[in-house]
Amino acid sequence: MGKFYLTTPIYYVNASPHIGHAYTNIISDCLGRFKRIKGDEVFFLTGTDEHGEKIKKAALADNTDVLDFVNNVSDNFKNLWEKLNISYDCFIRTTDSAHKEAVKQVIIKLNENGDIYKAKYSAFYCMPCESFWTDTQTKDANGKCPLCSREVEKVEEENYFFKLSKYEDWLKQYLKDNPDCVRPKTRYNEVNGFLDNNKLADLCISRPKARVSWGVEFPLDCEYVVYVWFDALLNYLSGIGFGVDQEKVDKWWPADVHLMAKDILRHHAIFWPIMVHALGLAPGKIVFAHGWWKIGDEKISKSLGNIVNPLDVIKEIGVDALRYFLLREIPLGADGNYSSEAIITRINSDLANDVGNLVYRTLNMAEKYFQGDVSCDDCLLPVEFKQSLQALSVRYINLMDDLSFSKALELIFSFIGVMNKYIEDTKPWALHKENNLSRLKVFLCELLEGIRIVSLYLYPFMPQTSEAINKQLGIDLIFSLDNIQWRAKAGFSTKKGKPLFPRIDVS
Ligand code: ME8
Repeated sequence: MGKFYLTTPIYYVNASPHIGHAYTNIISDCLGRFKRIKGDEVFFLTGTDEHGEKIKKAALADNTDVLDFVNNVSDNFKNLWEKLNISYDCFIRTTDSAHKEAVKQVIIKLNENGDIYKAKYSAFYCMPCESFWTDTQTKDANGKCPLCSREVEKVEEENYFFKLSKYEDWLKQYLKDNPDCVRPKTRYNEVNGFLDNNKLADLCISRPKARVSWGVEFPLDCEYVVYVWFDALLNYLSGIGFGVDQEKVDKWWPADVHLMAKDILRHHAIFWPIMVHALGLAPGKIVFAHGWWKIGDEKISKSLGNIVNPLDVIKEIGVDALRYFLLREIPLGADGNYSSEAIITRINSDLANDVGNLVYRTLNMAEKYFQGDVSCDDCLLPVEFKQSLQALSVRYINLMDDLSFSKALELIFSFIGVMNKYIEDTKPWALHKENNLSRLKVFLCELLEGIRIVSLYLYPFMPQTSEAINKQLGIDLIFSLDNIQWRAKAGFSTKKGKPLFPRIDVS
């Protein structure tokens, strides 16, 4: 059994979660569930990023005590993950005392290594991005923040620095030696391009308390707090017990995949590997930066005010329809356009027409012809299924390991299409009319066995649906890829439920 350590970003708690946050956690959940059914031991970490001036300002604007405010918004994230069936193993908060302790230990260690110094500092600060920019960087962006194009403010102060520049050559070599460590390829090229065109500046990792008070106290100087990004990135280590449980760290580190969107690629592909390396550890194996969900040309974001609340969406269409849409509509890495029209099209064509209809009419026949009792000792794999089922068994694992979720779904649905066509071509109603009940029973057993296998393949994407299908099939399936084989001896005691995905009327 392998181990698989998977992380999402920890989200800012200045506002409640939206569909963009839901996307990252749904992808991560799909990957985590797949690894589990494959037999790996998984540690899936998510959480909330709760320090920094922007959070404090949001609490003030809400007229709420900061701690109450962050507790409340953090709970909103937890609540959403529960609703979306996100099977995380640990929810980390940067206000947790164990996390704060780990941050302090890291700074003390880096200081002992000679990687931290104090110096005067002048730069342009973007509060929404919690990022500093040099003169040249802001000039190139017409005096605005190079990341989000918003106003920046000039800041001059004494601060503590981490010697990022000392590790520039190491990082370049590491990237060269590990061409898959940043994915997709476009993002790998982007990181290399950035390093080719910019000399790495040392990272300012403190903020004077006089200006920013809401943060982890800087362990070398109580007049300062730790820069929120330096604090936040360390969650990937504190979440597995850094500083308190070395055995746990040894078990899970390095992370196998750090998932996030492209907006925070540089933090994860430049700062983070250097921080980890400076601590004497190997960097996380893969940083995967996915694309953005947009409405029209604009990224969905709380600061742009065009957010979609996932709780509203699942009230309308259900959790699994949302999960399916997000995982199927775009390949991981690309941007996607979010619209109700696109969702309804997917629901009606793939979910209602294809999988929903297959399950519903098969169970309907099982009940109508055999009162739901369908078993058979000689249910051979129909030749009509062979090709697409074989393609699935050969390619599914590779596609899922590669995070090609949309392609894996395409393959599953092509098998569902084959089964629907098999019904049309076999004409079971005619078999019934001819009283050919033995063939009819084998035929239904073939379909039910096919549906059982589909429910396993679909499990990482739509766990609730897979469980509902198995209940309707009257079997107690353990979700493991060990159970993916076709069984010639199969028995079902079906209990037809409501259609899994009713069509949505658009008229
Ligand atoms: O950046 N499309 O937190 P954050 C797709 N606290 N994904 C989106 C998205 C969109 N329109 N909008 C947001 C932070 N996301 C830091 C992270 S990690 C050590 C610290 C998702 O609340 C996506 O995963 O701004 C993106 O990277 C993340 O939310 C940013 O969340």
